[in-house]
Amino acid sequence: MCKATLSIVVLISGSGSNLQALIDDLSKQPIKAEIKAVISNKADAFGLQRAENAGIPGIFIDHNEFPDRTSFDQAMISKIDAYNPDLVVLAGFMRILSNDFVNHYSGRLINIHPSLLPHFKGLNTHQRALDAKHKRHGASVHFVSNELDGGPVIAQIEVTVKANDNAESLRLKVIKQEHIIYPQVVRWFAEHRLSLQDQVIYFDQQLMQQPVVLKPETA
Ligand code: NHR
Ligand code: GAR
Repeated sequence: MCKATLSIVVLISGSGSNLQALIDDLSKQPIKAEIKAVISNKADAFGLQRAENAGIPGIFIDHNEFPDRTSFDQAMISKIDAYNPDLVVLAGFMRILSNDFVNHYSGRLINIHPSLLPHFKGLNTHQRALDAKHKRHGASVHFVSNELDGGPVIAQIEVTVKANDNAESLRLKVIKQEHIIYPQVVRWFAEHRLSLQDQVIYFDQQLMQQPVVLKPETA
């Protein structure tokens, strides 16, 4: 059976290097997925430029123009749903989303988080990993649930923390791996290998007992 192309909307707030990794991956791999739009809550997000360069519509929605999170989220839902996405990808999107938003996209909303979840949910993950003297750190891709950074984890990738690492050196090491892991997970989605049912992940029709651990690219 020939399945339709997977429609993707990507949400960003900043540089969009993960967005770029997805754009690059989709352009070189013969996979049936297309980024239909990129939405940013920051006007100056470089990711909007990346979208334009790739010929993808870039949309800015200013959260400051809305009285509360709920109305901002509703405006986002209207914009996103105009593209009928099969998958909504958070790529460095920095606004916490309301339960209504999360429930609306249940099973088709994923995030990349710069830590080995369940460690270091929330912000400032690299400094916190250093402060906690962790020897291993990394990134996780998860389905978004109503618990912040607490949804089921699909895949993780690890880096080793060295004695001379600081938050910036760790960030650079981790983000390099993010650019490998996130396109891989999106590919699985496009190949219909991943699904979420009752907050449990199925991978190739099998219940996923633990996240897939991908090997870091050494350089
Ligand atoms: N929303 C829900 N409901 N669940 C998640 O798991 C989410 C989410 C929205 C974003 C990304 C997340 C991360 O990977 C993400 C996951 C922003 C904050 C935050 O505190 C926390 C986690 C994440 C993203 N944001 C502040 C806020 O008040 C604003 C910070 C800023 O603008 O710099 O929204 O880490
Ligand atoms: C990435 O490291 C991503 O994991 C992180 O922000 C960076 C975005 O980089 N996400 C969060 O911290 C979410 N709170 P990018 O804009 O270059 O893709």
